[in-house]
Amino acid sequence: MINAADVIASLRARDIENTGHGPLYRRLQVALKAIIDDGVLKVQDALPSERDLATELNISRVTVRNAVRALVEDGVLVQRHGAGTFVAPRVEQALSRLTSFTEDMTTRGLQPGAIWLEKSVGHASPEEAMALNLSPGTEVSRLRRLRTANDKPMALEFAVLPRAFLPSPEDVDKSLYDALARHGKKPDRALQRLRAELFDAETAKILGVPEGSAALYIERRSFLANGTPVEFTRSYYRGDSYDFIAEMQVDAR
Ligand code: 16G
Repeated sequence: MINAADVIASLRARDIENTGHGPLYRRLQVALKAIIDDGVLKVQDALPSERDLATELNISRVTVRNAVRALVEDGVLVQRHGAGTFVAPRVEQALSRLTSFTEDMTTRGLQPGAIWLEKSVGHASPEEAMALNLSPGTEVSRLRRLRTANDKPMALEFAVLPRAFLPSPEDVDKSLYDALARHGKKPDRALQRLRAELFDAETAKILGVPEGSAALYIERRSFLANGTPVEFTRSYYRGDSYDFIAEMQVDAR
């Protein structure tokens, strides 16, 4: 259980009135985000009330409200009617199960969504041909989507598939894996490579996060049961929203 006094003390220590630039509510927003990143406020912790924050920090309630609203819009905080404001839960994804974004969000009670940024067909680039084990120039379908959960941006995904398995990006409505299943081409196995990156200006803008914030870059190559590559997807996930969980066992020997 978080002690409201610790939160107030951490915010006071950041001296938002004399530190940083821009409107005061923005500086409070940055300070609140920082104390969440530092672990003073953890997932599911409640924020002190708007009135307490305003009184203790000697700022107006409007300033507090605007900062909180901006963090709710960023998906950092959630407001529960009648209960208060809390640090938003992170999405946990097991690295051992092959699931789609739609399945991941639905099982967590979140509404999956996608904003289309590109639907096209073309010829495989050398990198795509290599990843999908195609001859250079083979026709591919390309889908670039901003993935959302309850309208909050979560990840930017760029999927490339042989046209032999996905003849047209128009075949995909909400879920790529559902479309592949309809063609009898649902992936059976996947290899995933993850690395830490920082968001560049353009990707940060699309995901609604500050430039230079933490990103998880993920490449997934998925395969049919017979081993044929079916998908090559490059994604940027918000580092502030995702935990990837891997279960490990000691060698049985
Ligand atoms: C996940 C996969 C992505 C796949 C998508 C299909 C990761 C890192 N990536 O986001 O490779 O294309 O699911 O989701 O997990 P959909 O069926 O909802 O379109």
